[in-house]
Order: sequence, then C-alpha cells, then structure tokens
Amino acid sequence: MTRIVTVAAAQLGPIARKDTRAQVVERMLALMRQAKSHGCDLVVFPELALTTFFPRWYFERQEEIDAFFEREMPGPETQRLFDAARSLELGFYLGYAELANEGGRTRRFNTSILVDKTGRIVGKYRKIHLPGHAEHEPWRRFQHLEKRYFEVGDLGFPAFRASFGAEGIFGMAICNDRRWSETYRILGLQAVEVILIGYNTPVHNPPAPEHDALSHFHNELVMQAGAYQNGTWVVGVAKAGNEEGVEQIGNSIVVAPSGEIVAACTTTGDELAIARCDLDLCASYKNTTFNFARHREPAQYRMIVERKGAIPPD
Ligand code: ING
Repeated sequence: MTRIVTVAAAQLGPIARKDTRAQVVERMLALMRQAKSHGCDLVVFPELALTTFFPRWYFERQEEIDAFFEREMPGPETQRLFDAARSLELGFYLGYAELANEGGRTRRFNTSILVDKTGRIVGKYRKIHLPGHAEHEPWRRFQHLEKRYFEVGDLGFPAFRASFGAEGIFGMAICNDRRWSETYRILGLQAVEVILIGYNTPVHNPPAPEHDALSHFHNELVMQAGAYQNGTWVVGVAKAGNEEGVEQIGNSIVVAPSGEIVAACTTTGDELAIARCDLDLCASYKNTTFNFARHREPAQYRMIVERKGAIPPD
C-alpha cells in the first residue's frame, strides 16, 4: 500500500507589526481551506507565523518583547486553527514564539508544533541554531536579535511517528537550522521521512552582503542536500515579501528524497505549493546509497572528532 501524504507549503506574505493575531489567523484559515480543496493532508506554515519577525528590532522593555509571545497553545487567538484541523481533517505545522513557565522560571523559545488531523499536538520542537547576535548592533540596517530574545532549544531534534493520510516519521526544524547538516543527519538517524521547516530569511545578511545575491540558491541548496543525503522529503516555507521594510525571500519549496524540487511558490505573498509526497520513495535512498548501517563509519568520525584522526592536534 503506497503511503501518500499530500502536503501544502503554506507561504505567508508580510505580517506588519500592527496586524493582529486574529487577522493573521484568518489568512491562515483561508490557506487551510484552499489546501483542503486541493486534497491536502498537511499544511506547513512559516517560522514565527503569528506575528511580524520581531527579532529585527531592539527592544528595551521585556513587556514589549513578550507581546510577541504565546503563553498557551492553543490559546484564545489560535484555537480556531485547531478547530479547523479537526473540521477539515487537515494537520498543520505552526511556528510561533513560546513563553513557558518551566521549573519555576520563565522560558522563551522559537518553537514549532505538529498538529494532526484530530487537532492534537503530536510533536514539538524548539529552535537550536539561533543566528544573529545578542546585543544591539546599530551598524546593521536591521537587527537579528534571536540570541537575545530566545533560549537555545532544549528538546533536541526529535522525530515523531504520526499519520496524515498515511503514517510516517516526521521531523521539524526552524529557519537557520536548515543551514546545518547536523539538523538533517540527526533526524536521518531516526529514519525520518518528512522534515518540516518554517523560515523568515532576509535577502540581506548584514555580516556578509556578498552572499545576498545567492540567498535563493543557498535556501534551495541546503534543503536539497539535506533531503538527498538522508533520503527524506523536506518542506521549506517562508514568511516572505517586504515586511516592515525588510525584504524576505519567498522560494518556499517541497523537495523529494531524490533532492529534486517538486513544488515551489513563485510569489512573495500568501501562496500554496502542493505536492503528493510518496513516503515509500524514501526507501529508494535509505536502502541503497544512504544505507547508514552498511556505509556509514561512525567509529571513524568519532576518532577524528576526538582528535585521534587526520586533524593534527592543536
Ligand atoms: N533567519 C535567517 C536564516 O538562517 C540568516 C538568518 C539569513 C542567516 C541569511 C544566514 C544568511 O535563514 C533566521 N530566522 O534564522
């Protein structure tokens, strides 16, 4: 029995600072209804999908920062997404800013959740690779203060067995995570079949403006490589367009385990890119070229990493 999951990359255009969560949720519900009309099982929204990308600004007051965070999930503003999942029988990935009280203290993470067709949260991930800087750097055209506003994720890169039309093994990552090969390999070592990734990626990268012209190329390169080298589907979804004066890439894509891009958004607005993902295609790579049990040499890697190998000691 072929295991097909029909996935929609649900790209969002810009979200202004003044836009309310209710307005954004309305846009997301429209995309969910559209996805359902196209036979989708799963919708993937971007990173920090409920608000504007607030780490682009330096805030002094914690209450200003915390206005961008969700204290409960679902909460009053997001319950409608969970209700739609149940009524439409349509799962979703949602990126949001999580404010949690754990171990008697307040924690703040850049988080994503995976919600199944019954509206149940079946997976949670907290962003590990936080790019940018922790202190105000006025020389920049805009800030990138994720290291100031979020803690490094403490859940690892877990994979989840879940069902969206067909049962499979799903993993999540967020934005900068997709640039690091470890993200894909740690999930690949858990036999992942679909990796879901939301992102907010400015075209301009202040520390390396010479890379700006390659922002689409790098976006596709990392997800195509991660998919192929781990025999998994990868879905990358943008918050796109000119958001509060910062141009963010669109380029949302669905990548097959072959590394081929099989669906792509072509605008920088609210748009679906839809693909029928055959999860059994993963085996064509996991059982041959990337048969980890047969071809990987972890003992060799450990030796080199522990400086017993080719790298000369300091
Ligand atoms: N954004 C960007 C990303 O990794 C970035 C930051 C842009 C890093 C360009 C390097 C180059 O896509 C987030 N939110 O991680």
